[in-house]
Amino acid sequence: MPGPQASETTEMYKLYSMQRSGNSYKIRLALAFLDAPYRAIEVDILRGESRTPEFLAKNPSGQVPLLEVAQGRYLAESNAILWYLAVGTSLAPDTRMDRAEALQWMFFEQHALEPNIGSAYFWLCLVKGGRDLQTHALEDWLERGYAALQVMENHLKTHDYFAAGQLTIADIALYGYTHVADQCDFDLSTFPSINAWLRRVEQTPGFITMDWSSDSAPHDHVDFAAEA
Ligand SMILES: N[C@@H](CCC(=O)N[C@@H](CS)C(=O)NCC(=O)O)C(=O)O
Repeated sequence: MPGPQASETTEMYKLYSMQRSGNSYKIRLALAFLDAPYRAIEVDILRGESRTPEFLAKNPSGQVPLLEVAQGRYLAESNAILWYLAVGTSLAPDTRMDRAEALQWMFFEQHALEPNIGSAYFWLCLVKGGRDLQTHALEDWLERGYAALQVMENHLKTHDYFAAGQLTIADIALYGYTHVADQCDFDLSTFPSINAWLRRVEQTPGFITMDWSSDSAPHDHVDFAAEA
């Protein structure tokens, strides 16, 4: 049974995203695991395409990802989108405590990981000359990013996944920027449990890389749909 389709209508989801945005990738990865069809619209934030009046009318924050879940109904914030997509599938835990623990890690991702590794990735990997512009900020991002990675490493020493003992949207949220950390000055070699978890996520049927686009070959997928 396939994952969720765009609700309320028979239309496909429309996803406004940027290929090299980790926050956007989280959504593409969840959609791939769920084998949910969607139409991707590339928004180049470096050219200000998320700050045009047309885009701001859809998302006043001027950011991707943005999911049009039904005609004229837009949802922003990657982790809110992940919840929307995952409800009713095994990517969203179904017990009260497991759900809360998934949320705990998704909040952690947004306040401890993404602002540091995400910023380092943006300025070092996407913006030409970004390293020179952000020399001082980079020190802070590295310090705080390493602290976040250590928290993750400690958890993963005794757990295969972040919540519910299985792959959930908490893992997808955290994978988004952790997997590019080594591209922006973070040395992941001293985090063996994180490395093992990264490989575990990558070996999950349906996994796609950040570079994957719908032009690529179709992929196998695991059935994450809700059990009846
Ligand atoms: N908290 C937001 C952050 C989204 C975000 O920072 N998006 C970046 C790309 S990764 C963006 O669109 N930046 C363009 C801008 O702020 O102008 C989320 O998780 O979706």
